[in-house]
This record gives sequence, C-alpha cells and structure tokens, in this order.
Amino acid sequence: MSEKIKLGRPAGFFDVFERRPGAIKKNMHYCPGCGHGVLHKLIAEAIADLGITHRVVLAAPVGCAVFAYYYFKCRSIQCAHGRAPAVATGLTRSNPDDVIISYQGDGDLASIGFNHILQAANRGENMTVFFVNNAIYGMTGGQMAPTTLPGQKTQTSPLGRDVLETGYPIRVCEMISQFDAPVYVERCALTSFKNIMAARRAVRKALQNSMDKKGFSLVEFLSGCPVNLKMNAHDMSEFIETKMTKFFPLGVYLDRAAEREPIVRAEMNYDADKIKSLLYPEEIQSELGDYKVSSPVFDRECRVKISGFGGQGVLSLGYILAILGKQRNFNVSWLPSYGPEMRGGTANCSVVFSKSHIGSPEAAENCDMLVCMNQPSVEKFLPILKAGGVLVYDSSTVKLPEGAARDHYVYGLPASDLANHLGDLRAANTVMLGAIAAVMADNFLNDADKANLDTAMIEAVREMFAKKAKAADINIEAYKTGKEKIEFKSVPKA
Ligand SMILES: Cc1ncc(C[n+]2csc(CCOP(=O)(O)OP(=O)(O)O)c2C)c(N)n1
Ligand code: SF4
Ligand SMILES: [Mg+2]
Repeated sequence: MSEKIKLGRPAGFFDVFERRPGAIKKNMHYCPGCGHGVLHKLIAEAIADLGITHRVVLAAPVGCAVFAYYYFKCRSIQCAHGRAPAVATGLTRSNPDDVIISYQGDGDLASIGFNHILQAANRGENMTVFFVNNAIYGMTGGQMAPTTLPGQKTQTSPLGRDVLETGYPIRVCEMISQFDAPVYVERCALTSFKNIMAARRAVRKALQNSMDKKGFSLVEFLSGCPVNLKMNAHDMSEFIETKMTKFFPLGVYLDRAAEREPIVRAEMNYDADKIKSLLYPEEIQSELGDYKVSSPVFDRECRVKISGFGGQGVLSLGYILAILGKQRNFNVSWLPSYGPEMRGGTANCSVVFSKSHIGSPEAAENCDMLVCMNQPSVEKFLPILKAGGVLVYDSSTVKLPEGAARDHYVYGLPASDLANHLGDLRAANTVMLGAIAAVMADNFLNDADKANLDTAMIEAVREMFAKKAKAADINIEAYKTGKEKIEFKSVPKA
C-alpha cells in the first residue's frame, strides 16, 4: 500500500475549536457515523498537505455543516441557504488567487440553491464544490430531499418517496457534466476504505484545479446520515453501496483539467468610495432628534440578547421590543436565530437600538441585557453579557448556577408559571416583557421616560397582535403581571 494512513487531527483543523460556543471545544458537533466528519478530515488534510491554508476561503452552507467554519484553519464565510455558489463567485472574482470552496448539502445545493449551482457551473467559476449527498435534509430532522431515493421513507414521505407525486432523485453530476464550462466532476462514496481513499484523491484533484485556476470542479460524496435514516453504521454503508449507487453511480463524469488553460478574467473595476457612500450615506434619512425618550442610556447603542427554546416566544419577545424601538424612532435591528442544531440548542434573537447607525445587528458580545428563558441559554450567552449588564431570567425554567452572574445585575421571575396561572403558557414571553419594563424603569430611565414606558410597551404589544384583539388583551395582562412580580436578586459583586 503506497498511501500512508494519518491518524490524529489534520493540520488543516484548528487545534481547539475556539469559534464553537459552549464548554466543549475539542469535538465536532456531527453525530457518530456522519459523512460530514469524514469529509471534513479529508479536506483538512488536503489543505494542509497542499500548503494552501492561507489561500483557502470556505463558503459554508446551511445544513448540518453550517458550522464547518468552527473547524477549518482558513478564512470562512457562512452563507444563506443554497447561496454558497453565489458568495463563492464574489470571492473568486474579487480575489482570483484565492482557493474557494463551496461546501453544500443535497437540500442546500439541489433544492433551494439549485439554480445557483447550475449557473456557477455554467459560468465555469474557479471554485471547488464539495457536495454532500446523504439523500435527506439532515439538519432539520429528516425531510425528503431532491436526492431521496424512490420508495425511501422520510419524515415527509412516510410511505416512501412516490415518484409520481414528487419526481425522481436529481442526479447532479450527470447534469453538470453536460455543460461546456466545468473542468472536473466526480462522484465518490464515504463508505469503505477503498471508497474513502478515492474520495481523498478527488478532494485533492479538485483543489489542485482551483489552485491552478482551471475553473469549476464539483465532487459529490454519497454520505451517511445514520440518525435520520435510522440505521447503524454498517447498514448505512450497505445502503449507500447497494441502494444509493444504483441511482447515483460512482466515477469520474468529466475531467478536462489536462487540456484547460488557467482562467484569466478581466480585473474587476469598481469605485470602492462610491459603493461605501451608497451603503453608508452621510445623512441618515430619518427624523433624528425626534425621540420620545431622553434618558442618557439611549445616547449609545443598546444591545439585548433574548434566548430560550423554540416555541417559547423568544423571537416574538424580541420583535415586540423592536416594534417599540421603531415606534420611538430609533434605528433598530432584530436578528432571529432559529437554533440550527438538531440536538438541543436554543432559539434566540438579538435586538439593537441606536440613535445612529447600527454597526452589527448580532448581539455577539458586550450585551447590555440578557433575557434567558431556558437553562442552555445561561451557559451559552452569559459570557457575552458585559460586566454591569442586566440578566433577567425565567425562574420556572432556569436555575442560576451557584456563583454565576457575579458581575451583573440579576432579576428573576417565574414567567412560565405566571403565564400558566393566567391561563396561557404562550404568554410567558410577555410576562418577561413586563419584567424587562420594570428593569428598565428601575435602572435606566428618567421620570419622563418612565411615565411613557407603559404606553409605549402596550402600543408595541397591540401592534404585534394587531389582528388578534383577544391575544393582545391576554398579553397585556401578562405584561402587567411580569412588571409587578419581578424579583430583584443581586448586584455586581465587584
Ligand atoms: C432560507 C431557509 N430555508 C429553510 C431553512 C431550513 N433548513 C435548514 S437546513 C435545511 C436543509 C438542509 O439539508 P441539506 O442541505 O441536505 O444538509 P444536511 O443537513 O443533510 O447536511 C433547511 C431546509 C433555512 N435555514 N433557511
Ligand atoms: S443529522 Fe445526519 S447529517 Fe446531520 S450531523 Fe447527524 S448524521 Fe450528520
Ligand atoms: Mg442532506
């Protein structure tokens, strides 16, 4: 055997995955037996062995590989669902010497982003596409994908995929190899040692093409998702090798690398200052100065993070705050995050208020206020609450660990229990809104703004429930309850 098997972590990975939030920074988030982990290793080895760590930019997808950027020791950018080829196009056109990877799943590439991949291939963009075909939407819990096999049972085809209803699996390699522009297309499988070694060679060949500016390369990997296909590792491999390969035969579909000259495109010609002035006009087009609030706290940007389980209304709570800001003529942003991990995780949103431009809508650090409605939120987000900031938590669902939040003002109230008592658990979020109002009034507002606060909050709740008068009434009741029942817990210790 001429190939030497390398054990351990390839040099193309970070030693410690610092970008990964939470305490576990050594492991990947993939399930055991998942093809993504195997492919990541092949890519990381190749990046290191080819000496291109400094040249690679990874365009990461939406799907289970959404966090690919935690792991690779290279520049990376997380793209909207299916849009990695469009982002990769921008990257390669603006920096032709970089080696651009578009990493995509089958739902991402062959469904929501299908036109993007076809157009990028047809333009012959200088990029390497690594396409993970596991015949399922893995991240969202096992729905049918464009590549799901006929008769295959999924969450959305419980009786098996019916080709008369939903068509046949889409064969991406076969389609793309029909185009004139692409340089290299191969389909591999992440199963046996032999197949993985073939995949390893394909990864390197595709990257070499990008390094040599030969154009568009795509490698598809038939890959396991044992969790959603409800199989053990052995059966998963057998499924791929006996069932998937029937529909998706392995092999090289196209290889024009030897006959291709490096691509040289005309240099991009744009006026950076003009673009900047369009994006950031000197004058903000709003009635600045017309604030109905005057407390000094609003003279700077205020950043709030709200977090809990999906279904607790954390996104709506943030939205109500955003409406409040909008009604009071602030610049305001609301950025939801639906908690992409399948297993546990949190839904959260960031709300930022400012009298001037908002730099980033993501409250990723230095938050003024953190609102937690479940236990994982405390672990995940307490580190981003600035010293002297305010923590408000639902004490029916959160037990604050001993010694936590020593540098913060801490308030709690049993919001879920109170909402239950009011007859609608869904109103726990507006109980929390009442708590937030009380905290604001206690700590940050002058008398004029305090007097205004209830009117403003109630107006915002009414706008949120504009078409549901009854729900508005319950939520206003919940708001009042939260305001009344909030309990002050502690001040910063230092
Ligand atoms: C615009 C948009 N639509 C839908 C979703 C929900 N969503 C997240 S991942 C996903 C499918 C991912 O499947 P696939 O690309 O096959 O990746 P896998 O998890 O199987 O690797 C969907 C539909 C989303 N995040 N964004
Ligand atoms: S759900 Fe499937 S694709 Fe996602 S990490 Fe788990 S095994 Fe991999
Ligand atoms: Mg998939």
